[in-house]
Amino acid sequence: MARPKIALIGAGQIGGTLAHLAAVKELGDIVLFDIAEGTPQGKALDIAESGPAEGFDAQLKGTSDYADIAGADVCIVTAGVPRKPGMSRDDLLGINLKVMKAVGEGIKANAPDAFVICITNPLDAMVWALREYSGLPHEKVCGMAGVLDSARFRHFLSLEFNVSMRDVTAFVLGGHGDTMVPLTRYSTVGGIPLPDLVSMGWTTQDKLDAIVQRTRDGGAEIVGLLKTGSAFYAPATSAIEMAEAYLKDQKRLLPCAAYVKGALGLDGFYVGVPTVIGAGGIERVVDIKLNKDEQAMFDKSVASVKGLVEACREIDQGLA
Ligand code: A3D
Repeated sequence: MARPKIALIGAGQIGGTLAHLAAVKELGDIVLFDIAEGTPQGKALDIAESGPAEGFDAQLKGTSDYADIAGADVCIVTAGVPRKPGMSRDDLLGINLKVMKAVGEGIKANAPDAFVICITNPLDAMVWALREYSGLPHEKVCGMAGVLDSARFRHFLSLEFNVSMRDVTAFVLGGHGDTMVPLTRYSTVGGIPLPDLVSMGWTTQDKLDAIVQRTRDGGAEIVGLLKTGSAFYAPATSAIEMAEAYLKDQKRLLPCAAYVKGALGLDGFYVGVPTVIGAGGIERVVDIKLNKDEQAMFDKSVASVKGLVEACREIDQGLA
């Protein structure tokens, strides 16, 4: 059987890391696409040359020609501009919307059967735009944010409790931004929900609140430290987890920016929700039950994403 083809649109910090991870994990042959002359070619060759020492079988190609992504099984989109210190994800809206138009049209013409994972910010609005411009089925276009936000939450919790990150599960829902909703009630250590751990004296409510806030600010914390650019190792690893779930039909239950129609009181909208990813793409959206406070936080987050999508629609009319 031929190897799957993985197209990475954007060969910057995250794109290069995605290519390296996909090669080392032997997920398939990789095409790195970027408009920056020489960058995708240079990164593809550099990673290919690590193959003999690492011992992987994967072909890598760098390109600036959309024809090279033809027939891709997975497209992961990082094309665009990342945040700089002091810049919000929303500041990126206008610049990256134009990029999504070009990328969506490139995917539509060359890889219409792909499972598409968007990482470009502002995430939820860019996923919506990529779906609009590509015209692909909603279940084949999603966004990576919840896996990363949950991973950050899990990391901070494992430090607080001094337990393995593997035994910490966490759920972060809503839009990828300041209004994201880390759900403590559905987050556990070895199956024990976080509120129970507070009652058991493992931590205090104040410390848990601080961890929730640090999770919300997780992206900005890295931007502040790096000063040039934003996080890329953990975002790339998170998207690879989603791509692998699709390629291997793993039926993983992962929080993703997915199209929600019916569940959680939403009527056809992209936002971070629990999903099942398998060979069908986003095979299911889990209609999680929220209490009054959680619902209020989720509604606030949805309202903030709706505002961004509306702004996209207005800018899009100007682009037409
Ligand atoms: P960066 O290293 O700048 O890479 C972006 C690449 O996109 C550059 O190589 C550009 O040349 C390329 N590019 C620009 N326009 C186009 C185009 N029209 N077609 C093809 N390629 C193009 O950024 P990065 O890799 O650090 O981040 C990429 C995106 O991911 C940014 O929008 C970030 O804000 C976003 N991001 C999202 C998360 C989430 O959790 C959702 C986390 C971290 C970063």
